[in-house]
Amino acid sequence: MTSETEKRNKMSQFQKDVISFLRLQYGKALAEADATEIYHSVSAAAMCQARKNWGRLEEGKKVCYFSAEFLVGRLVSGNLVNLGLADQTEELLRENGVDASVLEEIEDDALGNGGLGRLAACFLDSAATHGIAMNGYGIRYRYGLFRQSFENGFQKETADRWLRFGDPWSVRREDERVRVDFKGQSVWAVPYDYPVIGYGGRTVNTMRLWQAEPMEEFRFDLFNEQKYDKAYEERNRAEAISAVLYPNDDTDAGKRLRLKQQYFFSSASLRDLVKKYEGKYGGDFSHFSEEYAIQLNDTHPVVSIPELLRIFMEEKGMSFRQAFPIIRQTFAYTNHTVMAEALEKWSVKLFRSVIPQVYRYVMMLQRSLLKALEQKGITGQAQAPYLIMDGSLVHMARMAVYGSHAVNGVAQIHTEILKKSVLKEWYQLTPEKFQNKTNGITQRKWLLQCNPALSRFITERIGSGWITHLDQLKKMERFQNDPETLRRFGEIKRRNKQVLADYIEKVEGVTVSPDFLFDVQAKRLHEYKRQLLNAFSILDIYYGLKEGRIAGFTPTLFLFGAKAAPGYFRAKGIIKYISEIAKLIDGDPAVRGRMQVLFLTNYGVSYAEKLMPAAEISEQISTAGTEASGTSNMKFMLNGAVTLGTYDGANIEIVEQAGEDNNYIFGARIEEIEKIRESYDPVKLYQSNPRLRRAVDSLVDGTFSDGGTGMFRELYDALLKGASWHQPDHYFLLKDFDSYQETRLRANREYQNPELFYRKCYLNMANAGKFSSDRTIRQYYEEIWSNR
Ligand code: 26Q
Repeated sequence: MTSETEKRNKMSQFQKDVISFLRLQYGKALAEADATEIYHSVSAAAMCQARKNWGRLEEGKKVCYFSAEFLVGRLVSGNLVNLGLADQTEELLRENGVDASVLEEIEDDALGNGGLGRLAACFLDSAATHGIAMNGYGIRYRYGLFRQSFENGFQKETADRWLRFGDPWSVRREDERVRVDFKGQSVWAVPYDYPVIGYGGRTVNTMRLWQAEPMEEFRFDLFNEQKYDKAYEERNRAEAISAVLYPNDDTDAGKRLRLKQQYFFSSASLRDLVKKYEGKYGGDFSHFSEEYAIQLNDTHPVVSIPELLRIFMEEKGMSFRQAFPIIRQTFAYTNHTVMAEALEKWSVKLFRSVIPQVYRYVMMLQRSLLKALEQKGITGQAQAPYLIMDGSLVHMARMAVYGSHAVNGVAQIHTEILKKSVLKEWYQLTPEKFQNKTNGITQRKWLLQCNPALSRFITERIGSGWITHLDQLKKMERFQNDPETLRRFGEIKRRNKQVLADYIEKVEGVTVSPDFLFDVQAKRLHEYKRQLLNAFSILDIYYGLKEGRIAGFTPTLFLFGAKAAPGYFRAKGIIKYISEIAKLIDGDPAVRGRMQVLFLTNYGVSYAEKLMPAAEISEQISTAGTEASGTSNMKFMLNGAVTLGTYDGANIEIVEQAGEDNNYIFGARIEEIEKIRESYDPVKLYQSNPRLRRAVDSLVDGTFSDGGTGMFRELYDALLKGASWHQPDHYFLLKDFDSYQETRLRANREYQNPELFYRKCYLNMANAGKFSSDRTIRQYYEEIWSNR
């Protein structure tokens, strides 16, 4: 036998497939192939493996996760790990002189804004891993969230062309396309199916993303009449529906295209389910809710409720009394926000002009609601907070609660806020619907994949059970006093910092030192998340170091990662402001070697995978009562960072698990915020606190320049005079400034005792078990979807 044949005989089927695909498709051997070719071959060969178990779970109840966003990140790395092919791939590439990291150069993150989209992706992973039949339904946007760059410290947006290298992980199912009708327009919804591969590859579920296409490919009649533009028009109008993900992570009130997107994927997905159901049961829909559970990821797919009612009544001949109980038993609604402006409302006029056929059923729901209210003795003005339609607006959250059998918040405090304020009246009406499901993250992506060194370290000590049962991390507590364990743990963190530093050098062209303390705030840019408070604090530290007021300061690298919605002027101002602070500090030899500030470019899932393993302080500093849950807080914790945070969202539960002593909690709690809200006077605080005043004044006193945009003045006014729609310092930055600063400096001091500090980091990791999305999914399954 020649050595070539010998080599081939030793290869796995997967490895052989990679080689064959390369030869067939590109006529190349591995060593000659470029990154794109390797990426396609590896993906295609892995798809062959995934197919074996794809869609196996056809019996029993199917959960349908309806979501406008699935922020899956790069598919290739996760899929290879879950199929157990990561090592084989690396081996194959290595033997042919190729670095396995070439695979990472190809894909982009798809398709979501932030937490809500990423949560959907974590849920898909957890369900598939634990053999739960859950499929995702959403939109195959041609462009995902914009790509961010900076020009002179200002954010610039360009299109995210995530499909430019092709899409080897999807299968187009032309045969399963369905028609979606709008007033004056009908389009095809064509499904693209992506395998969702559970860890171990035994269960492979589906993420089905719909793409909008014209009913008629091309109008030759118009073309022949030389109406060239018209010939393309229908196509453009259809494709516009799935063209781009809206870059706002709150609302975009009144945008016709957004409503079209919502109806497009809701209607297509329901058609799909109804068709499959009929194939199995025929025209008797009484078992529908035994066959399907539909989870509504926020209000974005809530138009599904009247749409299913319409299908049942208009097309399947059911009465309201037959249809509605089935619908209610099918749907459940998750709320992700307490911000009033983020509770979706559509103007009746817009709604009727886009989907008049559905509007009739909204009215029917409203009539049914009114009857129910009356029966409970709720009449007249008392009905106001319940109205699905109040004159000119359709309230999607109200329709969601009315049409669902379960409603949940995403962390304990958040669910309490829903019950006590946002949906208070609904809670009084139907308390039995309300539940909490504290968010989680998948440890397969957020530890196993992104932090191989720490994963090995854990597995060496407690075995690999944690990969599917994260509670087992608790066993790591046993070693908390073992100096060797802590030393190794610290070493791993240190090495991960070096890896991040190298990456930053490569992509940002900036040198950072792994000797610094790594302090990270990474999340969407929002006033309530208070990146501006972080910035004020950094500036105050800078002055403190210069004046000698702060002694014994641990050199710190302050990292920010955040995208601002393109139309969110103040958020963009905060980005510019932080980059001005970074410039000031960079240019000042007096503080060089003691602090550095860097705004990372184009933060997203892939960047997060590099950031989490290296972070030591996790900034979770939202105003108490504003962050529904947060999930980056969990990712940092799992990778061994301490939380510097407020009593908000899931921070509260993090501290409950890991101990307050092992984290740094500061600031006003929700009770206090509520108490002082009416009488809050930020101007007084500003006037009586010279350090705070100096930081705030830097917005307008010439310390920095906003390039004549007026951005900094607007930020200043929002703090001291109030903005168009809210009172001054709506998010209590000034209130929490002192307490933040004090706590932050304490953390910084304690870092000088590495045994003490790393022990805290270690204990956070060991107590992160609760925050696995495996636990979350199990709770959804048992308490919402199984309908007991
Ligand atoms: C709505 C209408 C029109 C256009 C856009 C939107 C829109 C898009 C995205 C509204 C909201 C979002 C995303 C919200 C989000 O990510 N919320 C976060 O959800 C996480 C998962 O539950 C929580 O952890 C975070 O606290 C919450 O902010």
